[in-house]
Amino acid sequence: MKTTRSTCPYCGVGCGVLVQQHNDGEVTIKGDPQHPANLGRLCSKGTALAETIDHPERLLYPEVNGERVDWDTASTAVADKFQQVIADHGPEAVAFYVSGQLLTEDYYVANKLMKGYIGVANIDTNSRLCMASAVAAHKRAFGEDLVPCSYEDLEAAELIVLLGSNAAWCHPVLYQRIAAAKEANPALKIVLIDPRRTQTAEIADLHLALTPGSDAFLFNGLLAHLADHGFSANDFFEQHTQGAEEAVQAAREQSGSTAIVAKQCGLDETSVERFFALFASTEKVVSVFSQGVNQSSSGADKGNALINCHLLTGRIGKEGAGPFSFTGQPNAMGGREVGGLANQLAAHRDVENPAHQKQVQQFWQSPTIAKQQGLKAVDLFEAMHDGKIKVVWIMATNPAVSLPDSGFVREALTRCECVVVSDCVAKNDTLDYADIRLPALTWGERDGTVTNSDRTISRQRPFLEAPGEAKQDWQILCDVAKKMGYASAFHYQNAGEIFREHAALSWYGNEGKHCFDLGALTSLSPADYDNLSPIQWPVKRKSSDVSMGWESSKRLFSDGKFFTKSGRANFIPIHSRLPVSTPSKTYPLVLNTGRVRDHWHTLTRTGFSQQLSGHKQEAYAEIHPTDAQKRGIEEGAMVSIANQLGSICVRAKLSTDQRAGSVFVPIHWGRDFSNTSLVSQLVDAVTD
Ligand SMILES: Nc1nc2c(c(=O)[nH]1)N[C@H]1C(S)=C(S)[C@@H](COP(=O)(O)OP(=O)(O)OC[C@H]3O[C@@H](n4cnc5c(=O)[nH]c(N)nc54)[C@H](O)[C@@H]3O)O[C@H]1N2
Ligand SMILES: Nc1nc2c(c(=O)[nH]1)N[C@H]1C(S)=C(S)[C@@H](COP(=O)(O)OP(=O)(O)OC[C@H]3O[C@@H](n4cnc5c(=O)[nH]c(N)nc54)[C@H](O)[C@@H]3O)O[C@H]1N2
Ligand code: SF4
Ligand SMILES: [Mo]
Repeated sequence: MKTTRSTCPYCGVGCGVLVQQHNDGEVTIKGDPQHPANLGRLCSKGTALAETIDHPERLLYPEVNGERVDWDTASTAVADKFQQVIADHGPEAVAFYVSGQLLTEDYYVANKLMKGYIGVANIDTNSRLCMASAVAAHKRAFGEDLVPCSYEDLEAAELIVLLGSNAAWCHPVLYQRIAAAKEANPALKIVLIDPRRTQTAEIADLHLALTPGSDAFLFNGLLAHLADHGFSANDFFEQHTQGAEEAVQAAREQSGSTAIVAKQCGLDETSVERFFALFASTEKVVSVFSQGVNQSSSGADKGNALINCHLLTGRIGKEGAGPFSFTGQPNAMGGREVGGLANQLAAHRDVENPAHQKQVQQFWQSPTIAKQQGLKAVDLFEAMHDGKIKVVWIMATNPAVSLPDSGFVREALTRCECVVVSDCVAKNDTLDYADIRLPALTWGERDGTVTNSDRTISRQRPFLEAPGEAKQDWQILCDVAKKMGYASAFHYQNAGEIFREHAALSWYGNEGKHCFDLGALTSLSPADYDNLSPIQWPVKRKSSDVSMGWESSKRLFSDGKFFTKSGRANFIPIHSRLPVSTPSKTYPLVLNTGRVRDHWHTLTRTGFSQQLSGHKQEAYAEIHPTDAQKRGIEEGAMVSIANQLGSICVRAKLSTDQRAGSVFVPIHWGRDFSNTSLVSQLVDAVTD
């Protein structure tokens, strides 16, 4: 039997797995007891991994215009098209749309090619739909995109606030860790803030089913309450923060009493008082936030409204305390490290900062460097629809299902002169629009690293043969880069070499200015890289001599030092706003979308597992019985759900867990799996 240590390819918890290959070819997968994220645990999706490794519909060979070709022809076709468009229309007419499911090494290469060699920042990622507002909130408050907590803080906390998070289904191993901590310490209180009653509510002492979109009112109210009732940590915020007064003033003006807050949030006053009292009286508070606040036209403000409360009480940088953004995808965090968003450069440097541009260009020795923000996901597809983007290369994401207003997105893909898609599967909704299809390796075959929600870098290691002619994404990118004339900068032999370069860039000219620092990992030998144990960044060199060892940080800001110009954290005054679209006479219900326990995104992996598909077999709409009754809808009926953008038809599921006035539809079923259930057709492409 052969055992390989790797990391689960699904969510941002980043659980370690032990893959056992038995002599008869059978593969079993268990949780890695030594991995700090899961300590041996796995959820249903991780447990069923072995069932999904023999994918029946793999993309095995490159194809150009529907014809199988060899790699040389395919990469030449991509390079030629990019070069022709750049020559005819300038580099602004090309784009990459990438994914938090790429490994850090793949992501690094994609970003380097676009920003250093093509010379524009037209690379954005599906993490835009997911983490971008948390990134913005972190940068505004801390000066850098930094998640201060560790998973251990969940166990050390005395109060955990879960804001817009269905951790029971979406971060199940963290939910298990929280549930176990509560069992061991009944004093640990849990507050869930979500318009729906989800399975996560089962461990909650208090569930606030607030009006959708009203979270910033609640946290502004909390900030005012804390300030006005003597719960400010004066020493901390006087020494280590700035802007408290303006933020508290803004909060007081808008949400100055529990009665006002209760009204703004559609809650009863007693619940609001209970929440405020719990928060005020507990020192060790961790506030988890996820898509219920990130995916919003004021998502960054919601993040900052929550962070403000931690800054005022000094509950940050301490054991069991801090704001904690749970990342969605396995490598959402790694993508942010390499600068995979159109408004980042690389290694936490800023794209519009001339000193950072110079530094990164010098390090890369590249002919050019992006100097302005590129097109962000929604704008990118809009520009494509307008004919401004002529060629796009999509990697490891399925935007025809996952972007909002998918009808428009599909039109944009149809209009685009050339759509290149790298994917491991032969069929998904986006591949239907591809002119060039490039077969990628996937989990079990690819080699590299991912970073999870608490900044832990873990290895994904291959244990399977590459099927057909599939290659790893960085290799595909390097082949194209070489044909575009950049051979010397893209001649990597293996993933470890790319990782060392990524680490070296984070250290280059850093001098403590950026928290993101992998300086001690710049000299990993190939064997060290192969054997790398999970390690949390920053991983700083103890001295300029790397052989002197390293120090890693479990918790950030313990020294009260932030990464803003002044070294102080910023309070952000929040003027809370409700969502741009609110219920109307014609469209009286609020649509809420999210995930189910056993499926992953657009079903390209979990949809092939019989076991996982058993939990929820088809798309559905969860409707409150009162709303159903008004419309004569019975349990199990097929219902049409429509708005100005389109309509879908799914099965009705009546439940009092749903807030009256809201309808919940899962995101997983695209056209490839169900012709009438594509919910992102109905989602307005409103951005923050
Ligand atoms: N099983 C499974 N797990 C996954 C994934 C998957 O596809 N399947 N995907 C992963 C990814 S990429 C991500 S980003 C994460 C997402 O993890 P979560 O954010 O936990 O996932 P969602 O199901 O989108 O749940 C968001 C919750 O926010 C609530 N919500 C909606 N509107 C509001 C609001 O206005 N205020 C508040 N407070 N709450 C609101 C919704 O009712 C919902 O319960 O999950 C990751 N884990
Ligand atoms: N309405 C609504 N829409 C949403 C959301 C929501 O809550 N509501 N959530 C948003 C969020 S947070 C996210 S993260 C997105 C997710 O949405 P997507 O990223 O579009 O969904 P996936 O199904 O994960 O797509 C990943 C693709 O990568 C392929 N793949 C897997 N491994 C590899 C590999 O190694 N290399 C390559 N090249 N390809 C590979 C898979 O086969 C699959 O086709 O959806 C977003 N869309
Ligand atoms: S919690 Fe996330 S990373 Fe862990 S096994 Fe489940 S899906 Fe995989
Ligand atoms: Mo996500």
